[in-house]
Amino acid sequence: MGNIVIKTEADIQAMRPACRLAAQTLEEAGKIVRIGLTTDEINTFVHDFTIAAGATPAPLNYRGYPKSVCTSVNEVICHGIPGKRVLLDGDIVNIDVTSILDGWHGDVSATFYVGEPSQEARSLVETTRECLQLGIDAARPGARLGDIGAVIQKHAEARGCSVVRDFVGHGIGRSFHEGPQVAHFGKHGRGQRIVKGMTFTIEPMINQGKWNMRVLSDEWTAVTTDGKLSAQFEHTIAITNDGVEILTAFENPLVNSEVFLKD
Ligand code: EYF
Ligand code: CO
Repeated sequence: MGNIVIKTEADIQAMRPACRLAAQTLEEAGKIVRIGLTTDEINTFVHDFTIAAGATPAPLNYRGYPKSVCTSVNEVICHGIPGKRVLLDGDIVNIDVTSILDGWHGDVSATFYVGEPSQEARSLVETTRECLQLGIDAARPGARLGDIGAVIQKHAEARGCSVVRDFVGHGIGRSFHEGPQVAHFGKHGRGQRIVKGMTFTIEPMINQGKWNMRVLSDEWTAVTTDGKLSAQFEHTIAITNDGVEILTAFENPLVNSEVFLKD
C-alpha cells in the first residue's frame, strides 16, 4: 500500500477540492437511486459528472478495474462492478466514488436505500453509518490506529454484526492508496500513532452475518460467504492539530440514505 505521506497545510488545502468534488458527486448520485435503475446508469452518471468537473474517476483502469465507480448491492461487500443489475425495492446499494482533481484524490462512499428497506437492512445500514462516525471521533493526534478499529468493532458486534477483515481504510493524497492501513477492528492502544498531517480513509464494511468473504469469478466483486447483507460508509479525513477534518463532508443530507429517517 506504500509509505505514509505526511501532508503540509498547503497539501491539505490542495486536497480539499478533490474531496469536495467526490462528496458532491456522491450526493448527486444518491439522488438518482430508485427502483428500476441499473448499476451501469449509476456508473454513467458518476463518470459524466466527474469528467464535466474537469476531474478523473480514479477507479477506471486502476489495477485493471473496468468501471468509474463501485456499486455494491446487498450481499456485495465492495468492488461491485456496475452492469445490468436492476435495483429492486428493498435493496441496499453502496456507491463508492473516488475523484482525482489537480493530481489529488478524494474517496467517499455511502449506502443508499432502494424503495422501502426491511428492518434488518435498516438496522445494518444505520449501524454501519454509526461505526464510521465513531471511527472518525477516535481519530486525533496521539491516538493509535487500533483505537479506531476497536471502537468500530465494539459497536458493530454489540449490534450483532461483524466487521470485514479483508479490506481496510488507507492513506490517500497524490496516490489513491498509500500508508497507513486502517483496520476496522483491533485493540485500543495498539497500532501506529496517529499524527497531524496524516490523511486517510475510514471505510468500515459491516456484515449482518459472518465477516467471511469470497471474490466472484469476475475477480473483483467481494461478497459475503453466507449471502447476508453487507453495508459500508467511507470518508477521507485529515488529522489536524487537535482532532480531525472530514475532507469529504456532505453539504446536504444524503437523499435515499439518512434523509429516509426523517420520513
Ligand atoms: C486486489 C481493486 C483492486 N480499490 C479500492 C481496485 O479504496 C477503495 N474504495 O474506497 C477502492 C476502490 C476501488 C479499488 C475501485 C477499484 N479498485 C479492486 C479490487 C481488488 C483490487 O486489488
Ligand atoms: Co477507499
